[in-house]
Amino acid sequence: MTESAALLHKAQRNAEAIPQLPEGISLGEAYAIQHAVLAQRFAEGERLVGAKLGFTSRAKMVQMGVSDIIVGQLTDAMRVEDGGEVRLSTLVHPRVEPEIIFRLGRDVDPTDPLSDIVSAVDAVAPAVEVIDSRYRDFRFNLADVIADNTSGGLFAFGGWRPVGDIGNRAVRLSVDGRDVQFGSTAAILGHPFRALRQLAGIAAREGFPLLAGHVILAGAATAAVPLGRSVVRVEVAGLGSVTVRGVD
Ligand code: OOG
Ligand code: MG
Repeated sequence: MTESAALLHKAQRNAEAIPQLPEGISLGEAYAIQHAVLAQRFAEGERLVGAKLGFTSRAKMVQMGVSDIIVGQLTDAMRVEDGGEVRLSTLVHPRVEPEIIFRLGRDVDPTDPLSDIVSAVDAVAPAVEVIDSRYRDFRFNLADVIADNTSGGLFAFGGWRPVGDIGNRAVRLSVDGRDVQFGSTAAILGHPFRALRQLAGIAAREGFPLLAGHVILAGAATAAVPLGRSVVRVEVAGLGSVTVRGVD
């Protein structure tokens, strides 16, 4: 386990692809590897700022051939400002995907059956996630991708708004002004609040803290597209937009 975690951490730091992990790793073991990968980032000074859900839309499950909801962790070093630059040389083979992001206004104890994560959310924003698998050719199985912090790379978000009705908002991803993906927040498990509830269940099982101020990526509403030297914009109806630029 520690060996896999060290390899994954080094692959991320050096932006170098590695082979998939050995067969036969259970999902619990995969989350343990993910925790060990993140422990190395924390030891190097990064701070946990939230969580990310993966495979909450059919579009993503079909694209990656995986069909279970997964959770990864977000650190302060993964955050890019709205309008900011993404250095392509620091990533293996980045892709971008349109998301929404929630902010928690208070701590949530996921092990408490009476705690309600949805009511703890105090704001929502449009987001773009830059995913970057550390595995060669972006190919992995479920255990591989969980161990690899669910392909977590970078993320940016736009202005916070009160949550309101976010069950069916149009989502658009454009590259250099050309629309490349269309979707809806309804693609996220039928309603993004379902993604939050799934997160609470997985957090209870796998030991993810959910704290006031943490941000939560709900999972992409559409398939991801490769990021090159271009401006990527995500727009969510009623929530505004967010932009990042891929640079050398
Ligand atoms: C895994 C990450 C999935 C999402 O939003 O579904 C994810 C991957 O596709 O490499 O972040
Ligand atoms: Mg994502």
